[in-house]
Amino acid sequence: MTRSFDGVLLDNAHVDSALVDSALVDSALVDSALSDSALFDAARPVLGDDAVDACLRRLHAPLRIALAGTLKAGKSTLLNALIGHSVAPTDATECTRVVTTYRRAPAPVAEAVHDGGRRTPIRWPPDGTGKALHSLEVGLPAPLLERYTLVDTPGTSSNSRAVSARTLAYLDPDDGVCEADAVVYLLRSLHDSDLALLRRVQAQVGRGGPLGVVGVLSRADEDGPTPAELRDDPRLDGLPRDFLPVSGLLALRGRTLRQDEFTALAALARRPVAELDAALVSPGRFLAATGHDGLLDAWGMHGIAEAVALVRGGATTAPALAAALIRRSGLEGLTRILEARIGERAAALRMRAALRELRGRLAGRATRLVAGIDRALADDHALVELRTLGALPGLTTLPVPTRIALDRVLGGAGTRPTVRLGLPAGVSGREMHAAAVRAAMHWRRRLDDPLLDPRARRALRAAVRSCEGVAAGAAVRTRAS
Ligand SMILES: Nc1nc2c(ncn2[C@@H]2O[C@H](COP(=O)(O)OP(=O)(O)O)[C@@H](O)[C@H]2O)c(=O)[nH]1
Ligand SMILES: [Mg+2]
Repeated sequence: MTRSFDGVLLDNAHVDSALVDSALVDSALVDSALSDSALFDAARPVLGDDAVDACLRRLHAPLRIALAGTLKAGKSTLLNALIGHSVAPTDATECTRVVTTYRRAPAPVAEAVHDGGRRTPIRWPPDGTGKALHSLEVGLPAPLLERYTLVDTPGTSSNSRAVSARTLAYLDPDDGVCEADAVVYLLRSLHDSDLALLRRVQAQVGRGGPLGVVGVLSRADEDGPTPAELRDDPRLDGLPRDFLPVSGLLALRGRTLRQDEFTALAALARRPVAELDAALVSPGRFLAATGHDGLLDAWGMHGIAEAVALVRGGATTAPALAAALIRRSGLEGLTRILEARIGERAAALRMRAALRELRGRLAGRATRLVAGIDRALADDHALVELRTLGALPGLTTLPVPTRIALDRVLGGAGTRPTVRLGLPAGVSGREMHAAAVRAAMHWRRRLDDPLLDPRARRALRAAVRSCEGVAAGAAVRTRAS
């Protein structure tokens, strides 16, 4: 089917979009599922090689994860913890008030992007940002940035309309969809401002923007709601309700722990328990009793108390304390979820990003080709799974246990067949096949319910297809062995 593209279109460098359109009117062409590479090839005569090659570069670019939440939710601290350096300014300085993108670079660089797109190199962190600043871009040689580009949003704030507007312009733009592949939403406690922002982010997921929201119950070392309370909170109906407790502060302190900090904390841990408890009642008392103002600034009262408890509990060397802090922080759970949701589907997500960019460039010029792109995006089962996972919170007509089971089988906890089917590692191909066939039958039977609403039906169909995929893979392996 792609023959016509090759023969008719690709040889003609000056073909205009009308010709591309008319060639694609051939319904057989449009109806056939074009391979992804054929779509890019077909766009070359319309857009030119440079534009198409720019889209194809997306296939090698890291995926984009945006951090969202209200001001002071702990986004920049968590970003620093993920990167392993204190690079993003925390607290309300001017530069936490614009969207900042952190991407990989061989050496540290920083640029200001001005309204209108002009870029100027800047010192990092900048002391002032100027009025017409659109965003900031930072390049760093951090390993995590090889896999993910991180976007720090300032958050919404009742105190600053401009800050909220810049955040929303990125997360929920008026004139399009958010470019992030996934959003990590940080929540300290459930306020109306969180509900409003979460609704807008979740609406973006439904509109073909980010493929899902990963919930984080942030600053988890402080007092706040528990994950179970959030899961049962009726205000979160239709919104993501799984929030993983993470203390970005403990994670960051663990990842950047210095020997002198450890020495100071270990000395505190040797003090009598009652004496230190009395000092940790307030910052003033702590300073009066210890004089450790640097420690207090970086760690906060909670952080110091946690670290001292870990030293007393046996973390008696700097590496042991660093590891214990990271374990306690919940950071590893978050990176596992990101890996399961995004990392394991990186190829499909990159293809989506490339096709979406191609689609954007073609908009209004080659409608048939755009239709082909839409079809390719709609048909890729890895993307169907991610879209369905992202939409699960909104499928309130399905009972919660069904949604939990769907999450698993669609690969929400990881794409390995054993994880999807809840089987022990190392089962035989034959057992795997039998379990997958049973699971496919289970979900197909659920489709018999005549009262299912269309979105729930689509989710169940996706589950059937996922199980069939596992069964087919297991059959191939069984035959091969
Ligand atoms: N106790 C505690 N404080 C935190 C944590 N994360 C951030 N903070 C503090 O909360 C304040 C706001 O953090 P920041 O990361 O700038 O929030 P952002 O506005 O969402 O980027 C800062 O004073 C941080 O030190 C955490 O996990 N635990
Ligand atoms: Mg911030």
